[in-house]
Amino acid sequence: MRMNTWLKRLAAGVVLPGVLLLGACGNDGGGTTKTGSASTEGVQVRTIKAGIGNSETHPQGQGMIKFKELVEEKSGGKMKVQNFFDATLGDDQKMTEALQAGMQEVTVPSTSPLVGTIKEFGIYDFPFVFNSEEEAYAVLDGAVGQKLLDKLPGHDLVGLGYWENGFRNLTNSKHPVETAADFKGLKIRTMQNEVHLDAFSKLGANPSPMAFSEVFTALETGTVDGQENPLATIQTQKYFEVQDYLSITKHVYTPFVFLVSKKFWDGLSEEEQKIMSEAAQEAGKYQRELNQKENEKALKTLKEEGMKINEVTPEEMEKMKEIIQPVTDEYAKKFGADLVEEMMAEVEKVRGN
Ligand code: TK8
Repeated sequence: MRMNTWLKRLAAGVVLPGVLLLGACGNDGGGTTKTGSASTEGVQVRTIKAGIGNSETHPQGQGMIKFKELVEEKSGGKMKVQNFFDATLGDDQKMTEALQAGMQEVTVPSTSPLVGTIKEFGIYDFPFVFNSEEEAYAVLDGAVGQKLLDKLPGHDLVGLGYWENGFRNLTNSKHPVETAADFKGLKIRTMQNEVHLDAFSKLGANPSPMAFSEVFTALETGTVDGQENPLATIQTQKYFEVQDYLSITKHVYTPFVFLVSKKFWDGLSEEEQKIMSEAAQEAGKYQRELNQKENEKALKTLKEEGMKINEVTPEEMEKMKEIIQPVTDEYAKKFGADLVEEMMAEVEKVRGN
């Protein structure tokens, strides 16, 4: 299937101009790279199909465009990235399965729906663990983050690092959520993740797990009253059109994880793997910075769009955290107390304790 499309594109001359194609096949020993500074001798002509759930205008979409530019530049135009946005290739779980089957090369899902495959990723879903992006980066880019990435190859996936979805905030169509009691009875869409599900239940809400691309319609038709996502997503998905209230709950930080199909990865040369890995990391750095900026801007835009926005006091956040604590404790045991301790120690280090 993939090969077919690839051949068709090649025949149509879409993938590469003839000159480069000859360069890739020929072995005249000189001038194999037309563009890019490094030699690309160990690089073949390849098409990388990459899909994400968010739109092209979302910082994640912009990160994918950066990834595409970098791969094409570093490979002298031999490796092409085809980006698919807005879950056109499927939602996070479906795309991850397509990678495992070798039908798609790249996806960058939230870590949360991955818990069905590797339960330990659930440690990132504990509410109110991180107070800032920097605390999250210390964990993700450190030993704990690497330990989780190391589990991926056992599931036909390769992880090239973490990008940023970010701190999640609650929107709903009923009322402002200022206190823990305000969650009572709210029907809230959550990601497909048991920690999120149990945490919202504990707060008295009525959560239902749902894939990302179904959320807008569910909000519009009133199947659910609310949802929670970072501000850039609330803006780019236009949830403000169907939600009146935005409460800055910052209840949990969600990472994106950059995934490659292991079947595809194992067929790459060392040089090609290096290109992919460097591009994913450089684009990730760009994506995180952009994400922080865009989240700030989104708050202003959402206000202009007429959303009624409220802050939540640190005291109320603390109360919410206390209510949820039994859920966190229960799952910490399931995911591994040592791992959770290591994560918390890393956070404390950033806090200077
Ligand atoms: C996009 C999702 C999204 C996530 C969600 O594929 O499902 O609410 O926050 O960003 O990963």
